[in-house]
Amino acid sequence: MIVFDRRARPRVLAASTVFLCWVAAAAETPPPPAEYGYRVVESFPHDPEAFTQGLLFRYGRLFESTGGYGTSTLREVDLETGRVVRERRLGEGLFGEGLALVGDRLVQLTWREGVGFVYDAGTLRTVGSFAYEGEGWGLASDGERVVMSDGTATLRFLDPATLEESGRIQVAGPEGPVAGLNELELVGGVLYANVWRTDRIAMIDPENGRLRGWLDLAGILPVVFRRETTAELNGIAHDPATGRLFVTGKRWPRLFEIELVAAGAE
Ligand SMILES: [Ca+2]
Repeated sequence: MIVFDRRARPRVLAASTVFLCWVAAAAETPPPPAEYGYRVVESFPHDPEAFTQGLLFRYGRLFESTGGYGTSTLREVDLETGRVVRERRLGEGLFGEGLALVGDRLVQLTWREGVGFVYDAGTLRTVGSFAYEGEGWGLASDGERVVMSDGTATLRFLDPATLEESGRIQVAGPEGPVAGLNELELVGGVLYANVWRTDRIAMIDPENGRLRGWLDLAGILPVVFRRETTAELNGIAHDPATGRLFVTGKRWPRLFEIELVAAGAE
């Protein structure tokens, strides 16, 4: 038989109240974003004409989406040599953008054309297309989620089956919204996003848009490799099978495999 002891009740309530206050305080003041630098593990050749807008690595294969009117492509690239293995050229009026693997399909965005393309990942044959509002920038998927950026601080989620929009979140850190979100990659549940015209990658909690960290890749492309046409860092690919992380940039002659180094640990 359970005897209810009235005297015990206030203590339980007090303890739960303290716990709830603690949870609320923790929610209001998230930890500051962690800061990371990098170590180059290996450097590979990269097509210096490739205006990289999307990069992904799965099942031992490297795929890239390149932009520019008249120069946009979807391509499979040999990692070791940088050689194009197979390629689909987009029409003159299309500017290629973000790229993601969803099941056995590659999905590619265009910049201002409001149309995305779906390809058979084995052959790069076009198997479909879809429409969306506004601009297309970055795209990433872990198979269950498809995340899209449009150059603002807003991320959209697309239904993996229909590629229709299913929700939006805002990305923000202690200093406010993080705008200019570009090429994307899901890395073990954290969304990495190139920030337009910077050497920094924002590390984002895709559940709530909270900025969890910064990866600073300043200086990764040596000055000797820079040309007049070389533009900014843009392109992140993570191989979930091995944990390898690759980065490159627009018209960069090199692609780098890197490891993260916690700031202050160098
Ligand atoms: Ca990517």
